[in-house]
Amino acid sequence: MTNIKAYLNEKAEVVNKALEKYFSGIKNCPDNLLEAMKYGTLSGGKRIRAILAMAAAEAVGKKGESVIKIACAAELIHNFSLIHDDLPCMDNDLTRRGKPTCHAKYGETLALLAGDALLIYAFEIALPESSNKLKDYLHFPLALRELAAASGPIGMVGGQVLDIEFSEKEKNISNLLHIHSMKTGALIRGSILAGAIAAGANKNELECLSEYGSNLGLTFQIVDDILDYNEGKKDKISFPAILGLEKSRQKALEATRKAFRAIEPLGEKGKILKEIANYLLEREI
Ligand code: GRG
Repeated sequence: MTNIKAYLNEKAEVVNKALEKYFSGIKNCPDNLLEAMKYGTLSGGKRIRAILAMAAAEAVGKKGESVIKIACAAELIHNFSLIHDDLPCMDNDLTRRGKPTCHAKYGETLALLAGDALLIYAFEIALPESSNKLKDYLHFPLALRELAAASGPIGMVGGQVLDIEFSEKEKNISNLLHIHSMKTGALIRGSILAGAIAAGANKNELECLSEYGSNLGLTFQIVDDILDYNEGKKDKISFPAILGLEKSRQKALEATRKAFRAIEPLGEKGKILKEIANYLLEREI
């Protein structure tokens, strides 16, 4: 039995160190921009998308660290989305991860640009630096394409638009499932697939991981909604607001079981992914 918390802490540390290294590699960037990018990324966060990318690489027989660039790219994209989501034109939130949001600290213009820069830098760090490194990173452009699809118009950004535009009346369970599969689920599934693709996964492995990722993304969002609901955020349309707490928990459990089944063909190599799914179902933060 793996100590999953120790595994997650250890991997989060690896990701944080790599992110710091990538930030220190940025030269000749305006100081305030770099500071806002670092603040928006390094001040907290579970690093779950990056960890999933590494765990997916391990599930197809490679070392997690071999795909660290893809893992960090997923994390940078995620942090871009959080900075933009907090802006006054979106959720207008003043705190995130227990601290002032990026725009609360640096102003709206710099926070917007810091988010843009993180998104673009994600692709810069994960693409080969020079032609002589191409063979080491053969699969990386395809992995990045998966991340781009997961975060762009048919993924996270598209989901955010639907979330903003659907009227309260239209937010029934089927629309909610659709919105969240794009807004939150796509990047979670995309991080898993990108990690596996970068590690050279085959078609069968990718099919298993795709099904695992979709169900894990759903579990993640339902649990996120339940945690918010229990903290008193009852005004937003969410799984517990529509289904009630008990049915929401049941739905999260069903999705987790589907995620387990999806990776059965991976055998022992899928063990960590199973434990991560269980952890995300039972998490309290
Ligand atoms: C603005 C392009 C754009 C997209 C925004 C994902 C998203 C779309 C907004 C985030 C808002 C939000 C709180 C969504 C709920 C699920 C979610 C993504 C929670 C935060 O993810 P965690 O818990 O965050 O992994 P940490 O802090 O651990 O990194």
